[in-house]
Amino acid sequence: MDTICAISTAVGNGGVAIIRISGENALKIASSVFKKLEKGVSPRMAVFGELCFDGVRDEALALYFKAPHSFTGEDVVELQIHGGYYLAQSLVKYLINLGARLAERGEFSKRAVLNGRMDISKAEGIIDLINANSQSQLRAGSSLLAGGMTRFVENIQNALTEIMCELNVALDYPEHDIEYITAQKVATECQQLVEKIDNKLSTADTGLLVANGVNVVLAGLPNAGKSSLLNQLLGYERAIVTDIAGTTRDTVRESYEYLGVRFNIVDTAGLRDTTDRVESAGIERARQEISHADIVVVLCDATDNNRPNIQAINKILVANKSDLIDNIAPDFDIAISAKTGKNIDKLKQLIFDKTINSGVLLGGDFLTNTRHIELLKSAREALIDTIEHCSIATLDCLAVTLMQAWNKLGEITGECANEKIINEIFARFCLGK
Ligand SMILES: Nc1nc2c(ncn2[C@@H]2O[C@H](COP(=O)(O)OP(=O)(O)OP(=O)(O)O)[C@@H](O)[C@H]2O)c(=O)[nH]1
Ligand SMILES: [Mg+2]
Repeated sequence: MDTICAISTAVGNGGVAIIRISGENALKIASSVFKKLEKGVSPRMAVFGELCFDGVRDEALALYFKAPHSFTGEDVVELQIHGGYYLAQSLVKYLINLGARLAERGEFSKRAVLNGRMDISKAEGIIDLINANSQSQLRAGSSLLAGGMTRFVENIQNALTEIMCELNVALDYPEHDIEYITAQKVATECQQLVEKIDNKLSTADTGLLVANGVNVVLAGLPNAGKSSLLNQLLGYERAIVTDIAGTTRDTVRESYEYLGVRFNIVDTAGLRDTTDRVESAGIERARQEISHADIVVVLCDATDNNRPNIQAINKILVANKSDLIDNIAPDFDIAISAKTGKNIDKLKQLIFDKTINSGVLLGGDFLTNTRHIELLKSAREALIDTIEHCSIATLDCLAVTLMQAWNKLGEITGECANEKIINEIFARFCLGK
């Protein structure tokens, strides 16, 4: 494979920038700009020296990782230079002139997978770690990187291999009795595997909410206090609050973290009939947000008997302005004051409880990746087909659907993934990773 290079640190100026070079000519190309490497270098030892290219001089560190003991499994040199973005870009351009090619998104990780340094689900763990913006996302990414999914998949694949071996034995000695007993056993064992997969799939709802953040929409009549509530939830004055009904027009989006989970919160225009074109457009947006919400906080002014008509599967009916009134109607789920901050933490807890399964969250090993979820569902279907065929089909037919299940699981780790799938996955990565 050709030699690739890229800036591996973030775009912008910082203390240090890291330029990564990977491939057969990594050391040769790096030596052209960092002469000290020409004298020979021990793998994994930092070398301090002068970086020199195109009339530019900098003091830098070079690290050499000899194949196959590197991230990509190839010869890798990492140059740690001073972190000017223009400086780093100029160096990369120079390295390209020397024969390296600019790496594509995720190409270092893709090479690591292709060279057998890690499987796809672990690489997906790395990208999740990089993209995490909540503690639970960090934990989910770490678990993938630590091989949580790999072990789960291998476990089931091993069981499938055992079943297929038994089938082969029965096929080699095809007396009727053995065939019947074997089919029964296959059905029972597949059922156990289906249960294991179902257990895992039952973590997907919470897992996806953790991965994407929980979409919380604040909705209600004008002046109910939605924007005041947004500001309270965030802990700073983000949205405009006035006593004029119809203050918020466009949706306002922000997020907060609660108990390690990211909540994406949307403040919307108050719902009412209006001839104002700008306000109606805002109300239309509010309706769309409500239809996409994971949970709708229906905010009502407790001093006013009017209630908005909001259809949503998951909603909390909240009485606001409880500081102004003693008798709160009993059908409210909670009474708060967006002005004084009363019960805001309780509301956060209620939103959490009505969306996140904390048992699943604490368990740590939940599904966060739609690709994994879809593949597990397909493997499950193949197992169900096998179970259904056990009473009617011949043993060699069972082997076909068992193999399908095995292959679907193999796509999760990359063992059975084709090049197109691999390219799609790594296109989600950032440059230099
Ligand atoms: N006393 C009291 N006043 C509140 C409370 N929450 C909001 N208000 C007041 O109610 C008025 C409307 O508040 P907003 O937060 O702008 O209400 P909104 O629902 O965003 O209104 P629109 O954007 O017009 O739909 C403001 O004068 C707030 O100060 C509360 O809990 N108690
Ligand atoms: Mg508002």
